[in-house]
Amino acid sequence: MAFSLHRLHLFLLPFLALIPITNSNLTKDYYAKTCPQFPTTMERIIVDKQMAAPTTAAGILRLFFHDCVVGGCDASLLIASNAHTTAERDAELNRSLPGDAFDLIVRLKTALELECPNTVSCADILAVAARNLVSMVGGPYYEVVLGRKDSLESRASDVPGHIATPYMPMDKIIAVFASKNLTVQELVALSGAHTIGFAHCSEFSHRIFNFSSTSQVL
Ligand code: HEM
Ligand SMILES: *[C@@H]1O[C@H](CO)[C@@H](O)[C@H](O)[C@H]1NC(C)=O
Ligand SMILES: *[C@@H]1O[C@H](CO)[C@@H](O)[C@H](O)[C@H]1NC(C)=O
Ligand SMILES: *[C@@H]1O[C@H](CO)[C@@H](O)[C@H](O)[C@H]1NC(C)=O
Ligand SMILES: CC(=O)N[C@H]1CO[C@H](CO)[C@@H](O)[C@@H]1O
Repeated sequence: MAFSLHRLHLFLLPFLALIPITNSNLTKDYYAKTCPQFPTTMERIIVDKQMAAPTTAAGILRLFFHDCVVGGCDASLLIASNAHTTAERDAELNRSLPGDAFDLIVRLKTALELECPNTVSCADILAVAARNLVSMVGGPYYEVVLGRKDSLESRASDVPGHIATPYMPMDKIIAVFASKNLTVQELVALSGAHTIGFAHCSEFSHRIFNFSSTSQVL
């Protein structure tokens, strides 16, 4: 795992295109009056978590991406499944989404509910956490406008088709990104996110030359 992120600015710019700033009511100072401690509470808990679990940054970045490409950056990925509905986070595709990232969001939401009940959305928490962590591990710092609303629903069946898999041919991956109005250049830039983080052996071991099924995997 490499934490050198000097190319990160290449992929964050297209990523912001997923947020239609011009047509929305998002603002820089959305919580200035209702929750002035929002930035400091975020920073304190994020620093603690990243120090204790250094894989958190990559986990949050991936979580943010997977949330945004399925119905927008609305925290629908954080909703748990219930007896009636299997939620996005339990889609087969998403099984390997990192536990430390979910844990950080729970910690942030819990702290902010105590300080400013019913005020800060999970969608904003995820957007700001991704920005703070990217910056913390050596990437750029960029402005995040606020005021996202959380989704009230989340369905595993909404996930397929929105997220590229390692098994997809290139033209299919390009088509998935094109459906989000992201160009090939933006797809390449966004893939730079893999500068940090882990992949499980099961995702790629079968493609290693002369791979033997009796080798140790997982
Ligand atoms: C282009 C299509 C993409 C494919 C096929 C893809 C696929 C994958 C796969 C298979 C993993 C390993 C998951 C695991 O084994 O746990 C992974 C990890 C990751 N992906 Fe992607 N990804 C894509 C695009 C993106 C984008 C656009 C971002 C963010 C901007 C992103 C961020 C990450 C991060 C940060 C990790 C590491 C997560 C961790 O360490 O916990 N990926 N990706
Ligand atoms: C912005 O806020 C106004 C007033 O609350 C509302 O009518 C409008 O639909 C909002 N626009 C968007 C894009 O959410
Ligand atoms: C992509 O762009 C087209 C044309 O501007 C627009 O109608 C469509 O809603 C956009 N799709 C997404 C996912 O933003
Ligand atoms: C492939 O693996 C087999 C068994 O592990 C080994 O005997 C063989 O030499 C390998 N071939 C190459 C080209 O590495
Ligand atoms: C680790 C894991 O669960 N991978 C699965 C991700 O989704 C694809 C497509 O549904 C499966 O083929 C993988 O086995």
